[in-house]
Amino acid sequence: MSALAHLPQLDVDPFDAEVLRAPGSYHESLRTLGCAVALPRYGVVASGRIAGVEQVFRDWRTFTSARGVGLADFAAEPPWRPPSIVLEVDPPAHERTRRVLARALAPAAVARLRATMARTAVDYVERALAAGTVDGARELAQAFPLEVFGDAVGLDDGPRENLLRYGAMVFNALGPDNAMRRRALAAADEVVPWIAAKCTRPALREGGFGAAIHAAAADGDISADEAALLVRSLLSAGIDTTVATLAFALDAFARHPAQWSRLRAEPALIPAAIDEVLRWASPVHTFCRTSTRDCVIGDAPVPAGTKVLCVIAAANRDPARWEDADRFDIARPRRPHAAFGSGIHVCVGQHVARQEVTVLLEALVARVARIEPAGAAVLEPGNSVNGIAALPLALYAD
Ligand code: OVM
Repeated sequence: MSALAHLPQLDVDPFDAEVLRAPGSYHESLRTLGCAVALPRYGVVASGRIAGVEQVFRDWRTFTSARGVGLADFAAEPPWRPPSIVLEVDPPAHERTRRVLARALAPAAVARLRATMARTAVDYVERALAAGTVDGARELAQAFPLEVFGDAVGLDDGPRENLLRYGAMVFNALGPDNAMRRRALAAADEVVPWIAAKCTRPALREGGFGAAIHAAAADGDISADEAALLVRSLLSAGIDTTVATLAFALDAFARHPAQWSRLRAEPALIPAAIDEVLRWASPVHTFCRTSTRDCVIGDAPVPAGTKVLCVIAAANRDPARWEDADRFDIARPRRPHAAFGSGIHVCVGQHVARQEVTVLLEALVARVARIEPAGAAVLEPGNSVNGIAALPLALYAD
């Protein structure tokens, strides 16, 4: 008998591309069955309630990140790359590296980039309006972060598409050995050395986030190798997530024109709208922890050594916290969501991400009366991050 036999069982493959495309009934089953549900396909536990996800994220002693935050247990199989020294690690080691990133990505450091990012956002919107129709996925959601985040890190002016390929590797590697994971990792031989080269001090411009991280090595807070690995964390976590968020924002407003009108009438709602996009779309849909001891999630007993899937996308539509949770409503009461995680690993780059989305929405609000679908959106399911591969849109100026 399985160690998880006492729990409610749900026989779905949460990493199946079709489940990821239409996750509603999977998510509802998770939330309804209990705070912790066994997924017999993988011998793991999943929580799809906001209370369960928050409990797990906030208790790093019971739910370690050091055995990986994907389905694979680093205690049982070697990771595909040297582990992240900030994500895949617990205190005390986590605190030293987190501090370096938190300083480099602090709100004040991010705010200094705002005017430049905002000017670039206006250029993107003017170009899109001049064209009339755009692929919102490629021409806005991908191109804009590649330019402004790449510049913020201090990358050179060469092609940056490998950042997207690397992000796909990092996030799809968090799932099972399925087609999405294999396809993404097939690019490793080409992309991993490229990324490693971009993480070294000489490859990074003065004044960027990368240089700030390497300055911490010069100060003796971390080693030069650690600095390069922390730059790798920026390049791992900083692109696909924001790209997906921008695409989901554009898609959400194209499909909810009254919400766009509302935002235009009241641009002060932009911060709330960003959180609603994050809640409603949950670009990062699943992250894992591993239990270090026998414990309970809610009232469900979970044995030591269990992989726990925190199903953020299910938790972010939990009716226990949000009324009519499936509705996209930028003016709903603001309540804490889990799209950036919570606890000690809560997204350290969120000020950058929020600023990228803010300046693009501001530029759109200022000029674009209507955003309309101009064809079918192509969803791109992923093992940890969902995205949009193609998003035909028609933009109309005032
Ligand atoms: C990293 C990292 C950080 C956050 C998310 C992420 C899996 C990676 O440190 O490499 O995606």
